Amino acid sequence: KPLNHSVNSTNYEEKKMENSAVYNKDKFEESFVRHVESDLARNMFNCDDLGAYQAASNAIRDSVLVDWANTQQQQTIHDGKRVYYLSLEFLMGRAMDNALINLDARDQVAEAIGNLGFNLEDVLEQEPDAALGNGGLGRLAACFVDSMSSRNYSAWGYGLNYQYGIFKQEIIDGYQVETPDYWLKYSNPWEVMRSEIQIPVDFYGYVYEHYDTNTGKPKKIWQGGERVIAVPADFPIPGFNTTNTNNLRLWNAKPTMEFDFSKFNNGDYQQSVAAQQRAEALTSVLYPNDNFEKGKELRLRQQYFWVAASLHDIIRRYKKNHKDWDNLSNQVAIQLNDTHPTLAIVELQRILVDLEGLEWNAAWKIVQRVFAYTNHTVMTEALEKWPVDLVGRLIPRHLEIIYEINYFFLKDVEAKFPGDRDLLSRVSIIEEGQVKSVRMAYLAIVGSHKVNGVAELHSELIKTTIFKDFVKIFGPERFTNVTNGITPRRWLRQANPKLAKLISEKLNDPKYEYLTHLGNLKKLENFVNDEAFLKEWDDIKFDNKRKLAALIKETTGVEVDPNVLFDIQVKRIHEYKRQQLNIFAVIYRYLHIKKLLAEGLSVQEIAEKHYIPKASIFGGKAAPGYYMAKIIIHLINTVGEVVNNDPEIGNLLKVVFIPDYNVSKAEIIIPGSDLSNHISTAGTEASGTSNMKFALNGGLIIGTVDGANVEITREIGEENIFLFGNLAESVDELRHKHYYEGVKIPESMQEVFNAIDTGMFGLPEEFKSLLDSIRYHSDYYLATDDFDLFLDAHKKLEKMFGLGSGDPTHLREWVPKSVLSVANMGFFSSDRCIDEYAENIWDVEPLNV
Ligand code: B1H
Ligand code: IMP
Repeated sequence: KPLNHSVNSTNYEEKKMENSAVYNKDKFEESFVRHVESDLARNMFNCDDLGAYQAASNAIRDSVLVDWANTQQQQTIHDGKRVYYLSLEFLMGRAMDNALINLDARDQVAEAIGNLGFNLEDVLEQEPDAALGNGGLGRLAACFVDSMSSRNYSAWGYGLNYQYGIFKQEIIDGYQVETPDYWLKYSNPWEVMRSEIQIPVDFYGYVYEHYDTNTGKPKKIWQGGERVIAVPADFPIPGFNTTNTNNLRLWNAKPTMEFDFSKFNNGDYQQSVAAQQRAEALTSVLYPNDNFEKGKELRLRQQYFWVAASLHDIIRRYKKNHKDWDNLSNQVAIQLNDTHPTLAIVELQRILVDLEGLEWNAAWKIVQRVFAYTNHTVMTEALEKWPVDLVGRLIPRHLEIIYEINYFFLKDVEAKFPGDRDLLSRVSIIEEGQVKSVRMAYLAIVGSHKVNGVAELHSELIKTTIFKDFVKIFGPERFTNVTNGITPRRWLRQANPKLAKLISEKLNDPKYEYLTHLGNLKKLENFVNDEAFLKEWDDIKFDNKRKLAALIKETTGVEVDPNVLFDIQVKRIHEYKRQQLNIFAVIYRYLHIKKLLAEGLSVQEIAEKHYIPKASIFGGKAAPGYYMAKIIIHLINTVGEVVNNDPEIGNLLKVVFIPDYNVSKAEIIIPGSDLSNHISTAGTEASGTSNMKFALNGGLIIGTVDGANVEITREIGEENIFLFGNLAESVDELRHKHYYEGVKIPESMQEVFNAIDTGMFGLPEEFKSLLDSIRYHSDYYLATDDFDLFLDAHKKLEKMFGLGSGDPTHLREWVPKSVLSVANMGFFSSDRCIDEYAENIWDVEPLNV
């Protein structure tokens, strides 16, 4: 029987009172103690912060689960269209603080926990990050599930429940060392294991034809050779200012209970146990590559396992109330987060044709209406290709279906563009070559009704470069843009509570409604001339910088003065993101400061006339097999070693590398930035999302005309961002020139190279291949072309920064830019982004029961 329950915000207050455990201190304390004593089997006298985290999480989770169950029930009764977001990565970070904020229960719970003798901040620190992703792509999925709940959509996320998330990074002697992230060391209070749900997934085996006596037609049967069971772990996703609580379902692989008796009877007990363990290995580890595809069999096994289990679940849910397959796309929208879940297209076609008996064409129309595909990169090394041999061995029936999809697709192309054999071979889903392979992006385009890029420039680029032929074939309507966004709940309210509070006061918005109506930030413009306000704004930034300085001290041992310019670049280490450009500029600065010191200038004089004091702060992981990225990390650390131990230099320059950058550290680092770097070679960064996070926290950006920097500039105004560098349209020509005429190293960069080559930062051989990639191997990422432009941009912006907090120039020139950036960042809420997907791609509306 339906509960009389509402998920819209008008009845929210009422609902809150009903659901009182997190809103009533006494009840919360009671529940906390009960969880300590029953779940943890401990008592209050020996309960430490970890125990407190577990008990508190369980108490909060109890409330979330009530909303979760009601939401699921309401959605089931309403029986409207649901969205399924398939992502191999969900980089969630911590859940407890986020839940408290979204439930609007943080203050009450902080007090209750205080009464019990704990400090909320310390308790929150106990939670390990759920780091089931590499970087932007995985964090985007996490922001999306937050927005889908907060905007009242009926939406599920589907992914894998890796036992090991992205590795932990240590820096030892300046080198990156990877250690496993066993994040489930303690039981995870936020996951609800659903052991009763067991979905078999088959691999290998063979396909045979069978004459169906009912239809008189041949039928394909796939006889699998190895079976693994998919068991879901569910993570409730509470929305902000609503009780709508969606589900994130992450699969675990378990062995079948059918023991291999032939092996057992042959006395090979060990062998048969090993075969069972093989199943669990499937979901044990996240592949640690960002923007790079390595083509390992286990990865393909992960993809099919996840896709098969998810589709089985989706179809089961559909079949509970529906029989008519034509109606499937009115009930189900599936979004493919990059090509990683592309096999879902093939799997649905298989289900419809082989298992449900639909005609090929009828089935294929349904499939295309259900799926949509998001592309996140134009870089060829990141585009997935799977060897035909491997696909055929692992999932033989799927390979046949892929061939058939390709056959019908190419037939259509031939009919539309007769005689264009080049076109046929260019767009074929099967790439003929040394290793014959399946081009997953092409399969995703052909099987979807919409394909989107993640920022305007990127969406244009995919239409004119990698997917050009497909625009010709399917028309431009199949291609669209949805510029990425971020959730302001985590990336403003949670990460920067003081700024969020100041904004709520200024907007006269005590309930923080601007967090779901981020356009309201615009009203901050009214205060841009209010000196007292600017001062208050700047004080908060200073306070956040102090926190960041403490993190730096704790993790690197280096003391940085919070008065200096905090110049930050934190993201995955990648040549295209150009941390090398940044560290070269730091070296250049150091050499010139040293020259000035040698000429007899004092630190004070240099600070006032030449180089303002600054700290260059880096962080980010390199893929374990990415040699060049590891050299860049090493160079940053050796430069830091030299600069930070230089007794002459005072606070003019510090260089630090914060180890193990992750979501929780980002929540401290981002609010503490004055300036952040988004300096990819133009045309390479699809969007970037940390640029949005920094700007939303009042940091200014130095960046290239790339990814979402373009739209950020449009929104906040070009006077409030520092753009530099060659444009995407010049990149091909410059590369061509490097290749045929050689690379011209600017004098400034040559000085830097000389310093490295003469051993100023340790053994020159260690950095040789990095420098050689620029001077002898065509400088693919155009460091030489943009270096002087980068230095110039710095000169300009540093004048405006002045000498930091308290300096009149700073308050007059820098802080207003900071306010204006924040005021105009409303567009970049992931709520806006999800609304665009809902309207233009999924055709769903929020459910306000
Ligand atoms: C992005 C990836 C990615 N693009 C392959 N592509 C991966 C590709 O494990 N893999 O095989 C992992 C990740 N990640 C990023 O997506 C873009 O580089 C960013 O520019 C963008 O902001 C982000 C979200 O759209
Ligand atoms: P459903 O997922 O739409 O079927 O509805 C949600 C309810 O069904 C929840 O109570 C789930 O726990 C339960 N449920 C979800 N998946 C399965 C399943 O595979 N088999 C049986 N019940 C399920």
